[in-house]
Amino acid sequence: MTPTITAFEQSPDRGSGQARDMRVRWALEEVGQPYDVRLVSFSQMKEPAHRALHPFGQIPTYEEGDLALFESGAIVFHIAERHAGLLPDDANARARAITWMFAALSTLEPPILELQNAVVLERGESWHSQRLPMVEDRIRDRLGALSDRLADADWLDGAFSAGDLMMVGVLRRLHRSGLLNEYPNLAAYVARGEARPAFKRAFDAQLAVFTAASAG
Ligand code: GTB
Repeated sequence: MTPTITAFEQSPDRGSGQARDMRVRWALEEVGQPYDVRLVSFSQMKEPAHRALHPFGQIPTYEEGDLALFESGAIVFHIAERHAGLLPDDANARARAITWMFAALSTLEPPILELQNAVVLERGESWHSQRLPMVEDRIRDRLGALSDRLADADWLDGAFSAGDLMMVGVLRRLHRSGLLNEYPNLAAYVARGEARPAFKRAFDAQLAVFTAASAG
């Protein structure tokens, strides 16, 4: 059964692949699972029909027969469990890959979101210039530890996995900040993820939505 995901009708990221449907698209492309996309506007996201799928009125969602999921992490995990290619067969290696998924979402992403809130929402506040370096340093703390762990490996734990997909998906959010460039092995790690054919197909698909919306 072909799953359907939801994505922004007009993404505020202007097609740069920062919205979280990108991770889901990438996972589906990695495992070779075709999918449909239902585009939703900001107002549609807050309507009861969409909230039945996503209690917080957001994207992405994932529908497959009777199953409806929200949260990009849960969706990618579901895809990785149901298809070969994103989680190792060995039980311990699988558990470690899942651990990296959680690390991406619960240890790396929160300070990165804080930075985005600081830059986008708090720019006009009198305390913005004092707060920004503190937020950046909290990210550096995480990036430094991740950089040490990755060292000169290609991926976090052996072969590419859903853990890397999620970590690269989260780290990409730092592109505009320049912080990644302070850690050359992490910048190269993200570039390696973005060079994967499945990433490129997912990126092009979400960019096509933005291009069509801009032309229309
Ligand atoms: N924890 C959830 C998940 O991982 O799925 C978070 C989902 C989420 O934040 N969805 C956002 C959303 O629907 C889109 S991705 N927002 C609308 C709303 O809350 O009303 C976040 C996002 C938005 C915009 C950019 N950007 O412009 O660069 C990047 C990321």
